[in-house]
Amino acid sequence: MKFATLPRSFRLAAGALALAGAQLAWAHAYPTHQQPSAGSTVTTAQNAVVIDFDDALEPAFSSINVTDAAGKSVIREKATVDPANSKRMSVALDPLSAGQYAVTWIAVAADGHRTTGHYSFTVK
Ligand SMILES: [Cu+2]
Repeated sequence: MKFATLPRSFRLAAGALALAGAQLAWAHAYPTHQQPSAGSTVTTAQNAVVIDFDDALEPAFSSINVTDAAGKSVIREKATVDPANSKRMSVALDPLSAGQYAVTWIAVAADGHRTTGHYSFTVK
């Protein structure tokens, strides 16, 4: 069914829902800066992943995992939220060899909303 053929009241309701969804999404925590950045190439000296978010994080429920091309985790310990900056989460990495790595993050904002994401970077 084409959108335009729907009753006007339904279209208004759908529009209101889309607007509400946009406002909810705005309240969630999304990355503003990732180090290393998505798709970047870094050296073996890379020893951490640091992600800045646009909202404060709940440390107990937020995490970062980094895996190598074989799917093996290369994080040294659980990711931590910076006590002095609750919008910054980081994780220390084992010594990296050349290859592609995948970063997966889970961010639970102070309002309890959960967002997730993933990206990759390359070590040469
Ligand atoms: Cu939220």
